[in-house]
Amino acid sequence: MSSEEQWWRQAVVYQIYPRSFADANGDGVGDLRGIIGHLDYLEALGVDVVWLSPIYRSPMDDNGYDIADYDDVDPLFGTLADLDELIAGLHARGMKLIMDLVVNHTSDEHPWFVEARQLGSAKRDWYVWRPAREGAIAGQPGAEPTNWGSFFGGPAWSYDEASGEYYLHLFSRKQPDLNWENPQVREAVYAMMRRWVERGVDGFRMDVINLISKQYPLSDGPTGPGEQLSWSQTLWADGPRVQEWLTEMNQAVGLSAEQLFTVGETPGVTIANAREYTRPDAQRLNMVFQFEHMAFDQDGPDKFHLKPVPWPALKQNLAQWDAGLAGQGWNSLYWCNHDQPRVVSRFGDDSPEHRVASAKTLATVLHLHRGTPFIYQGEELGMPNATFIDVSDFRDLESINYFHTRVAAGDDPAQILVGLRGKSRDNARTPMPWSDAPMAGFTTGTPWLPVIGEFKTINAAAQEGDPESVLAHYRRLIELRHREEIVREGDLELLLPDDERLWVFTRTLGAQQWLVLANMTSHAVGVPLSALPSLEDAELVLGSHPGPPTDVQTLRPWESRVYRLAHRA
Ligand code: TEU
Repeated sequence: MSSEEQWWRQAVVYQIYPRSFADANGDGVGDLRGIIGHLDYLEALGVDVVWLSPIYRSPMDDNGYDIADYDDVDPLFGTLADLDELIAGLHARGMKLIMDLVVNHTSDEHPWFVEARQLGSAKRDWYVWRPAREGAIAGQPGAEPTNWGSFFGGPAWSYDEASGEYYLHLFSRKQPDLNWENPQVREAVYAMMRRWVERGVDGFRMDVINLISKQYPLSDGPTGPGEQLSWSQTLWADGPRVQEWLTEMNQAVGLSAEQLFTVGETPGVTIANAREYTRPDAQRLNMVFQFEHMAFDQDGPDKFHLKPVPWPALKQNLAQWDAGLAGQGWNSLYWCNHDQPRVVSRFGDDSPEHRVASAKTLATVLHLHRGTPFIYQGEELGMPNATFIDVSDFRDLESINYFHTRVAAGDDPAQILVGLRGKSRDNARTPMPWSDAPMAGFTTGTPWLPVIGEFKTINAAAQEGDPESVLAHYRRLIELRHREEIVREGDLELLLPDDERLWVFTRTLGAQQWLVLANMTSHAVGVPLSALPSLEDAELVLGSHPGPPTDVQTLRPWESRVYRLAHRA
């Protein structure tokens, strides 16, 4: 395929969580007109694509990832006319828009499910229904058809009194799974996608798309009743027909034919499966989101049990993904999204002394990898996690359910809150801080989730015009990717793989070679230059700290440097 056909290999994507980006009508919730009011900001950042988290009609049980009408904008966010204006505004500035495609499940308030609840209805088989487990009493605990647990706590099955059967929901009970085995479901999804493409949308981020194919017959998993299956054992990810259906979707919607942007969110995906999803000749997806690098700071199977991130394991994982997809597929690159805590708090050091440097260095090591980088709103400002005191401070159903489930299991509430403060998805959902005005310039009303306490100093206006800001650094990284083919396509080699403080790698393209040096700690670290390619006559292309290095052999806390080498190793 030509480079024009694979334009997404040169792109940088910016994710907008509309509820928290900018509020134009003062109701405390972000909206489409708020985004339209900030198009110049996005253009100045230099991003090529905007990924818009769901704006469809929804009961908002999961903040829009529970869709009740795929073809309309929820009034909370505005109107279809607003969306048309946003699409036109992005296109006029040379940017593209991809929508969030959430089709593993719908809302239980979607007309399809309302109809499907009727036994014998034409849409009954659009969802996954099963009778109570053999020998059990329907509606009683333990009568669920399989022992699967929901991501949001409790069983993955809910009993529907009216029809006397259970329906499957891998997420909340208000998010019933669609039955993709039914060709009518697939055709309805593809037709809906076509309508968005004809409206000017340039592609899709596909929510948990590797969950649409389950292993049939549905059976108990290897863990106890109600427990969350680990991905490696799951019976509902990367199932037998997922590749077939993605090929069918691509052809039916014209995804490759029209060079649309597609990224699959594929929890638990392996490198081997990612190759199947993204190899160009397969014409399925351009890339996927992998999750392995998001689990190294997890202490055991519970995502809210934390431990310090082991840099050797994490940097080796990114190098393995690069090698595993090189020449066979393509990767996304991300630290942050609306489900993950803020990377500067999670993997960096968000203290006043080190926040800026660690945010810039985390960005540098990620953006100097091969793949399509995704920037989540606020990440480019070095936004830290929020401050949550009590469970009442949270809004995310996953966090709230987790707290009450663990308290009921006898855990110490104070300890549960420690994990939630570190990993709750609400950390990513605090409003964008635009200025030091009241409510950070996000709204003239009361924000649905409080703005971060540091907004007076951490906000976009404060960083505009500051060449040493995190914002300026992200702009330089994006510009570097656009300008330098070695950043986009160069081969990667990880050096000092077992070093627990330094992240060092080269990028090589023909006779060119770049060296990335990064200190991933809050202390100065010596660099074993003798073990690295020569820096003689090397050019410092990008540094995290002002001015030339004071001591080439030492990296200051959270200091990173990108060199263009004069002599290839
Ligand atoms: O997330 C699916 C997923 O990967 C889950 O593991 C998710 O990370 C969640 O936090 C459980 O820990 C997608 C969306 O990104 C998420 O916002 C939705 O809640 C979910 O699917 C259901 O649509």
